[in-house]
Amino acid sequence: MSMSVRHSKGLRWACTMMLSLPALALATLAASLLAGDAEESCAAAPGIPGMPGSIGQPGRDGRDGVKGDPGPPGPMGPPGGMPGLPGRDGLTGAPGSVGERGQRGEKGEPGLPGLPAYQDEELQETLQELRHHILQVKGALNLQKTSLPVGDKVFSSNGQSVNFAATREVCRRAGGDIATPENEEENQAIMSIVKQYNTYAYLGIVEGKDPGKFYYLDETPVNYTNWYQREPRGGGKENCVEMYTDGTWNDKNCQQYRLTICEF
Ligand SMILES: [Ca+2]
Repeated sequence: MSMSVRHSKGLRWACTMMLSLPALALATLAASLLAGDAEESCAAAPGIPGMPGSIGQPGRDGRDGVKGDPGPPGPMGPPGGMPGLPGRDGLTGAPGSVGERGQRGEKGEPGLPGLPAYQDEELQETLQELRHHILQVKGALNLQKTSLPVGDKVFSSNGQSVNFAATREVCRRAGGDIATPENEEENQAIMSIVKQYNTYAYLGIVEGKDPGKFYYLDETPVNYTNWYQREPRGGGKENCVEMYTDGTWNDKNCQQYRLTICEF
């Protein structure tokens, strides 16, 4: 019993000393205590941390890490072996520009002689059909009194009244031109249409740069006129020509509404 009490007193003293002595003295003291009784320990507050130990030996290799991102492509390698086979032809390109006209070739051999027209049955048949069609059209137009053949010309009206420019346009679209009397007979034919509709009509005659001088639409001077008394007197301000119902002419501005009469 006395041994145990004495030993316990010694331990408390040692622990009190460990709290106040420097580190080197502590190591010596701790060693002597361990030799006496290792089962008992200090119940006081923790002491000052000791000095870090020396670096130990490297540990074993750890497990493989997660696979990293692929690296950048490497430099191009040296040329390989033999070149491969040629590829297929590409698509056809756009056609080039037309080349220069070549030299004229030599004249060919004359062809076989044809039949005289009167012996060519096919040609005669075509002519017969054309005559028949023309007679049909002329008959239909004459019946309606909408066309008047005079010499080589045929005059016709659609009964509409428009200005000079529109009259020319209508006639051209129909395949002809505005009626232009070049002699008494043609003037009479146009007059009969003007009378029929009781409406004045523009003629294919216009004033030139010099006032009082009039021309056909192909710019040749008129060689037949039928002016009303004391006309033309527009003095350069009436550049178109209209026909009265008695067949006489008057120079007039080109913006009036006049009967459309064409010639074909
Ligand atoms: Ca006049």
